[in-house]
Amino acid sequence: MPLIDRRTLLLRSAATAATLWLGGCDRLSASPRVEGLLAGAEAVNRWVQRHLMGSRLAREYAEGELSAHFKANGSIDPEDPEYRRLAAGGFAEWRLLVDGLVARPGGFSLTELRALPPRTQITRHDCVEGWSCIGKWTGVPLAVILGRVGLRPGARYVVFDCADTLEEDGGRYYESLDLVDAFHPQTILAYDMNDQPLTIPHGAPLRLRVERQLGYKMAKYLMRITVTPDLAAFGQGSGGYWEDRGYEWYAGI
Ligand SMILES: Nc1nc2c(c(=O)[nH]1)N[C@H]1C(S)=C(S)[C@@H](COP(=O)(O)O)O[C@H]1N2
Ligand SMILES: [Mo]
Repeated sequence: MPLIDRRTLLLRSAATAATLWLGGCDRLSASPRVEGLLAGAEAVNRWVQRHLMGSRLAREYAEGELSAHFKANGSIDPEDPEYRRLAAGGFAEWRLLVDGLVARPGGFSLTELRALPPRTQITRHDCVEGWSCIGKWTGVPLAVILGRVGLRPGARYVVFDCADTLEEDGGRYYESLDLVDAFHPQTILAYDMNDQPLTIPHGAPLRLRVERQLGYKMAKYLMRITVTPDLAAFGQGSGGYWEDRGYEWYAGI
């Protein structure tokens, strides 16, 4: 077994200390001053991952560790008519649209996505509700797609538009990443789960995997990707369906 070097050890304890500090913050949120401090907690979490953990990969697992059953959560059968039409046709007419601050906007069919160099990873999915499952994902790295379309100056975020509208309040599901996570090697647009085409409960025909963040970042039922300088114009402006309803935008784990 390789020895953990001193630097790694130091970085880990710094990260743990910061995490403990973050965890402890919840209990202090009484005064407005502390509220202001808490608004910075998410930024600290992001800073710790970016500067202390570097381009760390999320842990990958072995085939034997796959969960026997992978829970499906959130939307599991979108009712939106356009999605139903595409699903009925086996997604042959579905296209992933890519637009915004890109040099060559366009659409990708499933066949085109499957022809691009794939990546497979076995990872643990952690939902904010407190459950985890290990699954195997195959798809095209988002970096490959962004390379194809070419980013234009001013690009900062990638926004993912989904096909599902949540029944609770009629809001459409969407998510976003900054370019650091967009180009992370484990950030993929997955079309296969456990060696089979994605099923509808798990986000067919294409879903995002961003393995260093919580489950709600992993947008299912992808329809469109937009590269943008800021998030204000999307949804209610906080960068995601759940973020608009109070969750952190940077859900690092
Ligand atoms: N489009 C869309 N994506 C979504 C959701 C959703 O409701 N709609 N739920 C999120 C949440 S909270 C989780 S935990 C995962 C669940 O993925 P799974 O159904 O494959 O377990 O998808 C995420 N992506
Ligand atoms: Mo979740």
